[in-house]
Amino acid sequence: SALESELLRALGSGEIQVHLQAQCDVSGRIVGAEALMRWQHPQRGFVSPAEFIPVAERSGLIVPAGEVVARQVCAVLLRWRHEPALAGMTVSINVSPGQIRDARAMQRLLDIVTEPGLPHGAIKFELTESVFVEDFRGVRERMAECRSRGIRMALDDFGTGFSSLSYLKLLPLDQLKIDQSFVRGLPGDAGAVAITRTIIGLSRELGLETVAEGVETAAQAEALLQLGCSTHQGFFYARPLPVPEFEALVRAPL
Ligand code: G
Ligand code: G
Ligand code: MN
Ligand code: NA
Repeated sequence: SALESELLRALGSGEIQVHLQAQCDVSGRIVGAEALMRWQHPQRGFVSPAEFIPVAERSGLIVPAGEVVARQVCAVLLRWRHEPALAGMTVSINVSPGQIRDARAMQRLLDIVTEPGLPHGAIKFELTESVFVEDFRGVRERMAECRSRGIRMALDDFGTGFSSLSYLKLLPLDQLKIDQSFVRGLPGDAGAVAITRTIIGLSRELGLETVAEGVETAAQAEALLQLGCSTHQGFFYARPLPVPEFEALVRAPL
């Protein structure tokens, strides 16, 4: 497709830039970020990830695109080492099924994110439950290898996909991310409250960190705190921002 060939060209052009969305603790302090890919096209303008990520996944271009993101994240983390306000920060990178399924692509990605000098434990990979449908054991082994090389593993959009819970205890995981569809219903929707409470309890029992996504209001943040989830991400705290704007926000919090 036209978009596909444009994307191939864009990968070498600098048009693909990582934006960072803050993850905050109870006090509102920024403790990390999720890296989100953005495409600024010279003629089309801003191309939405909702449009180009599916194209990248179908065409296999998600592999080189993911490498562009990983390199940018590493460059940022290397720079942050020299600035105390930024030095402790973690950054999560989304990893698509097409990246983790391909063993050689996964090796290259791991080589990028284990560059010497990067702070240990600073990088997380976010996977969605859909990656386990095809090759559970293969993916589990790759996750274990990532972890043995200092990458932390998060399960994204938790509660929306592959519904068997038995797989959770079999996976080398560090974090569950509560999907925004549950957070959206807080505090009024009793079903959303029950599901959110259950995810937080499950996560705690399994020794995992819990991050809530899509926090848009003070009332949602308050409900999450009462339910025991203290790491939050969402527009209430910050939108995904270009790296310099994210850095400015960390240096001079609102
Ligand atoms: O902000 P948002 O519109 O960025 O993201 C839309 C979708 O694109 C989300 O599902 C998000 O996980 C996905 N996405 C954003 N950036 C990346 C990336 O760098 N790699 C992959 N694989 N997915 C991404
Ligand atoms: O699928 P994944 O969880 O990786 O993607 C995160 C997506 O959620 C991105 O598209 C990001 O821009 C979006 N997002 C982040 N915070 C909020 C929020 O508070 N509300 C909404 N509606 N979307 C959000
Ligand atoms: Mn994500
Ligand atoms: Na999500």
